[in-house]
Amino acid sequence: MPSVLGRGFFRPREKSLILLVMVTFACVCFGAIFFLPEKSALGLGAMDDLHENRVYRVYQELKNAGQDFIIPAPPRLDPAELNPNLRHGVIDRPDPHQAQDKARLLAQIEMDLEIKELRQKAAGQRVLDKPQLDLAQRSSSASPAHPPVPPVASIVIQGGSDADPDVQKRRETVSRMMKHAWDGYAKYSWGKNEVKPVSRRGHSGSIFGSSNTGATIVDGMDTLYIMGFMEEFQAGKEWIAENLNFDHMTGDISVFETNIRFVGGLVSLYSLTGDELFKEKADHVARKLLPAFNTPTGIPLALVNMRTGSSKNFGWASGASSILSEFGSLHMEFSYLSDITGDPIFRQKVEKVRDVVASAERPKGLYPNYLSPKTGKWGQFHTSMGALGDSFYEYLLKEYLRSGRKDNQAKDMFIEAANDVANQLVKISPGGLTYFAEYKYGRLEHKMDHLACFGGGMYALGAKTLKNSYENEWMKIAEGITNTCHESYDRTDTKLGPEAFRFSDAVEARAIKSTERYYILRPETFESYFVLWRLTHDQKYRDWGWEAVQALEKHCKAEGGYTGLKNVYAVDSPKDDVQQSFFLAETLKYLYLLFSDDSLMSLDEWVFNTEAHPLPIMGKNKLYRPKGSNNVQP
Ligand code: DMJ
Repeated sequence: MPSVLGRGFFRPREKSLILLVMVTFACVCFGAIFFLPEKSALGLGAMDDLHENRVYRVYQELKNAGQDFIIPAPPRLDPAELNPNLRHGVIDRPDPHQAQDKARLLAQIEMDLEIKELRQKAAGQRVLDKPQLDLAQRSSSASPAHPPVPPVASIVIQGGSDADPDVQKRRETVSRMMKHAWDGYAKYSWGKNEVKPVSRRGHSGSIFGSSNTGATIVDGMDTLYIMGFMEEFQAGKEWIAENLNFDHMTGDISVFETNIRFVGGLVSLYSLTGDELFKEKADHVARKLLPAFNTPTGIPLALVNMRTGSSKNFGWASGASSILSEFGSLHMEFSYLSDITGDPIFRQKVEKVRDVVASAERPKGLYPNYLSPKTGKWGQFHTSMGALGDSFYEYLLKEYLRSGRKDNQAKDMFIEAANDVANQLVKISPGGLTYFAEYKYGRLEHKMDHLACFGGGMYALGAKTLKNSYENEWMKIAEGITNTCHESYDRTDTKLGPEAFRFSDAVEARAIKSTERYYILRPETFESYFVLWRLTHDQKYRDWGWEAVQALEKHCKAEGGYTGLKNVYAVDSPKDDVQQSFFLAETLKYLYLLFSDDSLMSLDEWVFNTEAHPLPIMGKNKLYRPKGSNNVQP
């Protein structure tokens, strides 16, 4: 068969043209062998992978685009393009962000190590099902925008397990109660103020105004933290970051309740974590309360409208007065807030209140529960260690302690008030029970509120911290009151205490009216068990606390948390179907601390506000974090 290039098939010119094409083709093929990259050099499969890479990149970009899809993100560049300092593999000038990140990372690692050491020293970890995040993880997730908080030696804010395994088990029970209470709220009422644990839906008392302000979240967070429930804590923190905004609230809210639960809860969280978010939110909430102080005397009104700032007192309060326990329980949170924000406004407000109270002449040396914000004069002569009076006395002592024993005016006022109450209101029943009577319309009423049961702890704390000539007398009152409160529990069918109880020839430490028989998960009795336990180590306080835990489990546990009871004298009492936010803030916290060792939230380093939010003691607690101190007090 003749060749296509054979003689007679093409003309000589055509033949040379075909030859030229073939030679060129051969050269290209030959060159390709030497110059094209090898498959292996491309990593996975040369041409296929080049193609795949591009497809993959487009897919990835689409996948990651999210809202950038409409305005696409800039194309990915190689590392040298991303960071010019890395060109040619050499960092020729430091990138400030990189340096910061590196410093943070190093500090974090150091902190991690030191915290681990601290942990090993501190007795025990929590033993529940979930592993506890360590402090390094906590602060990195808590506040990426701020430098990590340096480790602090000797301050124990988690752990603190008692050496005795039986006590450990009791504490675990309290932890589980907290988990159940929180989970019920989270499942059925997240973001609302409280949960109705029986009917499993949201609940809001009038003290919170008419908006959902997540009261249980803010109130319960430090208890979660102390117990080590860090996943739940993180969820709460995210809710606070995104939703806690009093600018959007409607209706009137209680200045006192907002202060003790929200401002107190948030500043406490700030001291525990160093996370600026909590300080900023506390500042935001407290500022919203300031219009209430715009009165002729500076004594704040009870209610303030979040939108308009207009304020008023309760219609039922005698002579449009402000209430002693309310305007008298702002000092600790406001002073501390001034220290951590550097803004003196909050302290100025409460100092003015203090001066008015200190200079108003008192009938029989006692503090009446009502004071006119217009004139600065006392209203109706009604004095009580329970409702309307209680935490005013508590804050005199505790502000003195919180201020690092600098607020001497508070100390002097406390000593005087504690002695006047001891002389005029502390009584012994025929059966030998010590109780606080109340002054009403110029005569004594032999009735004691459950609320007044905090007084056992207060007198004990006063006795042991002031160590003055009244120490023994105050200690006797403390033990007597705490014993009576326990009796008020022990004399019921549910072993939970009534809202108020009376003393007469016929009854002792028992409610007599149907309106006094309820129990709304209040903490005051357990607060005194806790303080007395810490100060005396008398085993009976732990035993009494355990009785209470069992009673709560038996009578108050519901599917969606814990409920109050309408009648503590009936084993099958109807439920009130409310899980109060203070159950998480106070009741469970005090019970947990009762079964912890003394190092956890030591009373030498912390004082608890009247909602059981721990505040650091100035000069004693390195977590005080005053403004300008690089977050931790030097
Ligand atoms: C809490 O909100 C505070 O303890 C307040 O001082 C009194 N009442 C409740 C708990 O009973």
